[in-house]
Parts: sequence; structure tokens; C-alpha cells
Amino acid sequence: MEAIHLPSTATPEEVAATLREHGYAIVDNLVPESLMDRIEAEMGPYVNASLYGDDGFVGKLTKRTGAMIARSPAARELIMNPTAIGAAGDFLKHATTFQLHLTQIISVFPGSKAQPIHRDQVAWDFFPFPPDYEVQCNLLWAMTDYTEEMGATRLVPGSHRLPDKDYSIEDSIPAVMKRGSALFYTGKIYHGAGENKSDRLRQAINITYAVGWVRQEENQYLTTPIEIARTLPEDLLKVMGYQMGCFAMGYVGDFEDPMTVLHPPAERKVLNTEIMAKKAGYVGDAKKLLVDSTTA
Ligand SMILES: O=C(O)CCC(=O)C(=O)O
Ligand SMILES: [Fe+2]
Repeated sequence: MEAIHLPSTATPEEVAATLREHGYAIVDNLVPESLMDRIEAEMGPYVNASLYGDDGFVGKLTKRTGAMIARSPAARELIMNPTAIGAAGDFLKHATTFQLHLTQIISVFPGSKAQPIHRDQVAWDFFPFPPDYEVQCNLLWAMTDYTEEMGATRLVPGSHRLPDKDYSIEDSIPAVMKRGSALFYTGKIYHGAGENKSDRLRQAINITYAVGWVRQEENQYLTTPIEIARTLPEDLLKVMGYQMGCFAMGYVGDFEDPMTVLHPPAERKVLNTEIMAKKAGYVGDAKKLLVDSTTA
């Protein structure tokens, strides 16, 4: 079985629809190789300095290198890629907001064994999210070409709709793609890094987004120093979590917007939970929960 590929001209809505139906989508040549060259140059010293994993899940011949917003201006472009952000926003539109969950270069060195097949949503303490509640939208951007021999990520197509089960490599197919292409996949689809049987390094950039009310896997506030955060554009800051995650999550100080920590407004303003709750579509329940300020 061949993996599903979409052209780089696919709309975010098309990508999200493919994700809903198949649990994944590969978008070919979504960014030029020159962007990957820049990320490679900016992140190279950090990849070299990273340690190998300490267990079979993260991979004993696999390195994970994060803090990409702080370390790589080019990575910021990848995170805000319109197709990636658009598809994540559409796929997670049942939530009030979505946010960046983690940034990580995964370097699978020759000889690295296959990773156990898993669902990424287990990261939240194995909480059994309802079958129809998608909590994250994940991307693996190919930083090198991605062949089966090199350990291309393996996927169990359609498994996002099935109950929990132990899958083996034989149940999976490789997501073969070219450098600059992106594999989008849901938090529910079973997948894992393949074994690298070649003599070449397999590298991918794992950028994942999650609904706004959950804890982020990579702590964005501590990972990006505040002096760097102050220089970043507002749309990127919001995705990092410098905004309310939903009507009650993420306020600072005296119930104020988190952005005020970076850019204090001329006039201070307390957040309005009612507006946020209505944005979330809680028409009936929100009325019971929150006193309507127009009638109170
Ligand atoms: O590197 C890969 O191909 C997949 C990695 C992965 O699934 C994970 O670390 O959760
Ligand atoms: Fe994973």
C-alpha cells in the first residue's frame, strides 16, 4: 500500500479533510530546500551537542534537539507555514484556540532500531481522549530525504479510528518523501520511526500543535528567553501560548492577557470570560456558568 500524497498546492482545508479521513497526509515539497539548508545551518551545532536517547522509545542512536524558536529564525518560518498553521487550525477548530506543542529535530542515525508503534496523544498521561476528540495536529518535516531504508516514519493507515491495540512493523507502511515535504498526522494514528538500515542520517523536524487548553510538551515560556520572545511577531507569540488557551486558561497577574507580560498595554484591561466562553460556542451552558453582563 502506497502512502497518500498531496501536492504543495493543496489547501489547508484539503489537508485537514485528508487527516480526518486517513489520519495522515504527506504534502510534497511544501517548502524549498533552501529553508531546510538555513535550519540545518542554524541548528547543526545544537544537533551535534545533543545526546542520544536513553531508551528504546526515544532511540539509543537517535538525537532529539529542541528550542527551535530560540535557536533558529528559519524554523520560525516553518512553524508559521500557512499550509501547516491553516491545516492545524482547521483540524483543531473544535477548540477555542490551538498552540504550539513542541519543536524538535529528530536525527535517526544509521543503526537506529525501529521505534515502538504508538499514538502521540499518550503524552498526556495516557488520558483516554474520546474517539471523536482530536487533541493535536502533528507534522514531521523531512530535513533529509526520507526512504524506507533510512527509517522513514511508519504509519498504520486508518488506525486513528480504531480502538487501542498493539501494532507491529508489519502492520505499517513507510511515509517516503523528499526533503522539504511534510507528513501531517493526528494524535490518534499509530506510527513510529522506522529502523535506519542505511549508512545515511535520517532527519526530520517534528512541529506539533495542540488545542489551547492542554499543557505543552515543550515548555515554550522557559525554552525561549523573554528577551528573544519580545522580538517575535505577535502571530508567532500567540501560537507559542502568549494568548488565552480558552475562556479560563493561561491568564497572568490580575486576570490579564498573557501578552501584557511581553508588551505592557497603555491601558490595563481585565479579561472577559463571557466573550471567551461564547467564542467557544458554549451558548447554553455558558449562560448557566457565567452571569450575562448585559442582564446582571
Ligand atoms: O522520528 C519519527 O519518525 C517519529 C518519531 C515519533 O513518532 C515520536 O518521537 O513520537
Ligand atoms: Fe510519535
